[in-house]
Amino acid sequence: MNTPAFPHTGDGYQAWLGYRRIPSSDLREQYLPYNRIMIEEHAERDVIIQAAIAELIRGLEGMLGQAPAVLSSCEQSPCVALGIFGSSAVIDGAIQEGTSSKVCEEGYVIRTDNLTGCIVIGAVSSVGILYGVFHLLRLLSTGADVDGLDILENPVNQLRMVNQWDNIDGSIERGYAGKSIFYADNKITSDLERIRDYARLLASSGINAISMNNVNVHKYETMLITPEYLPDVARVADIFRAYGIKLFLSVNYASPLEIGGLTTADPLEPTVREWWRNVASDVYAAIPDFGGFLVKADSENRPGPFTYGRNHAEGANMLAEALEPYSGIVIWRCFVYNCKQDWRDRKTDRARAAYDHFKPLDGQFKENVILQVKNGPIDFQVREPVSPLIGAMPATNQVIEFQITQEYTGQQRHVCYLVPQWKEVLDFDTHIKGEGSTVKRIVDGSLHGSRYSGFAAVSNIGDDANWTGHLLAQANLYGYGRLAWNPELSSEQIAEEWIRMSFGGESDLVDAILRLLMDSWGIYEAYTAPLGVGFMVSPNHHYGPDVEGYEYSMWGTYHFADWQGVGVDRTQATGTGYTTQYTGANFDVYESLDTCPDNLLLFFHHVPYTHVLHSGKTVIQHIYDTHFEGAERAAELRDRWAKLADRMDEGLHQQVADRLAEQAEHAKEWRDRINTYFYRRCGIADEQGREIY
Ligand code: GCV
Repeated sequence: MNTPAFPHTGDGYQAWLGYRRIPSSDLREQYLPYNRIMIEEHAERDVIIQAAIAELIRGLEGMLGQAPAVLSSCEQSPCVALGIFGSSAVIDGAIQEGTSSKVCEEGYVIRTDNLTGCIVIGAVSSVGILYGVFHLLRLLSTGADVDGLDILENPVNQLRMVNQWDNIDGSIERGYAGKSIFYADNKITSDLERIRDYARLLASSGINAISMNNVNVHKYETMLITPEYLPDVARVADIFRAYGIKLFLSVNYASPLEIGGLTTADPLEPTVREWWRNVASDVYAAIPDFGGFLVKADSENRPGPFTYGRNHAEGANMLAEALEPYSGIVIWRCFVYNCKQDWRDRKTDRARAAYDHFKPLDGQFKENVILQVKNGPIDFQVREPVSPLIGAMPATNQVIEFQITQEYTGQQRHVCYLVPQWKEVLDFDTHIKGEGSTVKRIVDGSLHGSRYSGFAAVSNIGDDANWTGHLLAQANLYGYGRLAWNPELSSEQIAEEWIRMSFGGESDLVDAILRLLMDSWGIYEAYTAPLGVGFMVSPNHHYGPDVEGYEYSMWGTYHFADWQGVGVDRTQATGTGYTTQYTGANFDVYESLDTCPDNLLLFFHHVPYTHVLHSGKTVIQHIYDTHFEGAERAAELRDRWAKLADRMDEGLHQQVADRLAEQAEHAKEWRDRINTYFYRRCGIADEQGREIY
């Protein structure tokens, strides 16, 4: 078996799979005897097992400096033995009776066999073995003790998906790390090695599904479902298949019109239904295990069933029917709103849209439809409440959608470790079935007994050498996968794994990077978006401050700032009534000024600048203070990182240092633009007399 070389040392390309050499130490002595792999010959033919063995060879060789032998029997122990339960005596002999029945399709057992001294990785399927191999490599590359291992892991969430927003011209919508690794010159790339390395990164963190084109499906991406493109799509699917990742495509709802020669895309029209059935047949002929379609419809100028007076259940079910014979699924996004709506009546509210459109349709979707709901009601802002649609449709499958790519959180020029934000969302108690109805129990399918459930997120990678532009943004990609696998993992634990694998395990270095990551979201929020206000960004590209700039602000600002006050009144009593979409205690908490948490105050209420927060500060003083402090703390991040020079590869250190320097400067611009805007609006001076123009 081939052991790949290790290119790109120092540029971040290897990310958390760099398998850095373990220097002479007790740990190395403990690991060295395991530099032998045992796999029964018949299993070696499976492509996923081949990928698992290749990874294990790569990892062991990288960390121990010697290529491991691959054996078909365990005569020489200890070793690392891989196998499927029931087909390998070594594996079956090492696990306790009854254990295998607790392991699900993608789960695995890792156990040190006291008799033979081997570490066995056993699973029900080859993908379980792959995940077990990545787990073992994680243990070794984070410096864990591997004596007496006894691990049983099953993923908590069924669907663990990334969405690429890549366009066939090679650009990436909201991409901040270069061009697409999937497309160039209106074709699917022939450089499949980079895609393979991406598949390795994804699988190592637990991802099992990918949609490979933008949800905004333009003219040429519409063709991906045609025989002209399908052979190339199938080649990409082959790569992901070897890593247990199912391939999906985003489709254009108007495809029957755009490429099918029909005069309508009406979902109830028989010719349209037949057209999609034929498409499904072509797609599955090329890719028999194809995952299904991802759809953005009737949103931001995309076509959809509304054009034909049909609702979204009718729209989605038509596609679901076409995919059903092949066990394919439709993932239908709930990001449906009218971006040009006039909200000057102060009753119309974009935040209401997803719930208002979809809640009445509960129970009307076919079983192979999943609704994909953004984590917040609006659009991936620095801080938003949890979308009230999550869990509100007990008879409908749902997945949550996060945004790993940092559209509104610094565009991978600023550091913003997002796992703590996602954890807050997942831990939120919706009260939908009484206390304990947390988002994580909805998206893992247990609260409503959903047939399909899980996580989706917009990826943050491109063809930059380090994948994510900002090296520290790799932690978000890694963290997303780990959290989708197990939402109980803490933000710190995930960050620490990533740091140890990426930078090595010296504890003061690990601590310093960990603190930096853990501080980053709070700092970003401080100098950008106070008290739940969103969208104070430049139009279209959304980078940098522009308090009234957001492109859909044609009817006024998104936060109603005037000379007296700021914030959106979303209460039932006097506002848009959005609060009524929450259940029980959550409605009460958000409806009342007395109980609404400070960090969401301006999302739910319009208040005078002199309103006193729970913190004891006025709103305006809070805005001034957080912006001054945020900018100072951004500069501290830069200085804290500078102290880590000489503690890591120079190239890695420098690229982060450059980004943090830019962030520190840009944070000052944010501070000044926001403070000046609000000062000029209200005329209230800073209590501390700091300079605001
Ligand atoms: C893919 C936001 C982004 C758009 C994105 C959209 C979506 O509005 O700015 O670029 O489009 O979300 O999630 O569909």
